[in-house]
Amino acid sequence: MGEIILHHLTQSRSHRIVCLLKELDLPFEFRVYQRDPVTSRSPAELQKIHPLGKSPVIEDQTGKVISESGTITEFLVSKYGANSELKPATADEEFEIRHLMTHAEGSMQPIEVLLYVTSKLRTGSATPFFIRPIARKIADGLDNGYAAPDLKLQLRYLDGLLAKNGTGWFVGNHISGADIMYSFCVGGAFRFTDVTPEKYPHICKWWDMIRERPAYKAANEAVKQAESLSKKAPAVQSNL
Ligand SMILES: N[C@@H](CCC(=O)N[C@@H](CS)C(=O)NCC(=O)O)C(=O)O
Repeated sequence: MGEIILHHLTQSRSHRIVCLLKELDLPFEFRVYQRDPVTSRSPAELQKIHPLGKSPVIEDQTGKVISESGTITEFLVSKYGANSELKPATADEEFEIRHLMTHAEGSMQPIEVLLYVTSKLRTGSATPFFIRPIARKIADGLDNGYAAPDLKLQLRYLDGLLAKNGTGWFVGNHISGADIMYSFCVGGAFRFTDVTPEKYPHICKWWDMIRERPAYKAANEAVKQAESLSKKAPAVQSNL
């Protein structure tokens, strides 16, 4: 078995794992899957890798298949991160990192998924033209009554966590799996609400710090390159 294989769906949470692999400076094989242009769902081939057909999924050098971005993050940090900044410094840190990683995927990300679905309901080609006015009302009701205020609540929570910790990072005084997991949530939040320094000063400072990291920049570049190569030749595999 060779290096780690990352099964990457375009524009997905797999971005977290690309960032992490770059932070850990681990070589990997990128296998890119294109979304269905109408439904945005993953292609059936991904179900051959993991029954849920979702991304990210990795295969490690032993052939073990691992899904769930939080679990993949924990696995890669514990297996390859002994000398990296990402390693939890104490057992308390390890606990808090796991807590926040669960929050990122279990509580915050679903709100953004709901906002994405309601945006599709309003404008997407999957909604028949003649029921769009009704679909829009339902989408507005869900957004205004639940998802939009909840996203703001989540962001205030994150801002408070950063203020309380006081180091610029979510846990301890270094980047951790929690920052990796939140990078996708916060990046996504900009699509749905104003994330400004006036409203969320600590998040905005943290976001600048994340975006300035060489690993984050390298991940963006690698994703861009791999996704565009795969659009031209769907079966492409690249090592980036
Ligand atoms: N909880 C999983 C979520 C995985 C997931 O839902 N991935 C989305 C992309 S962001 C996906 O594969 N969607 C395609 C589909 O469901 O068809 C994780 O953290 O990895």
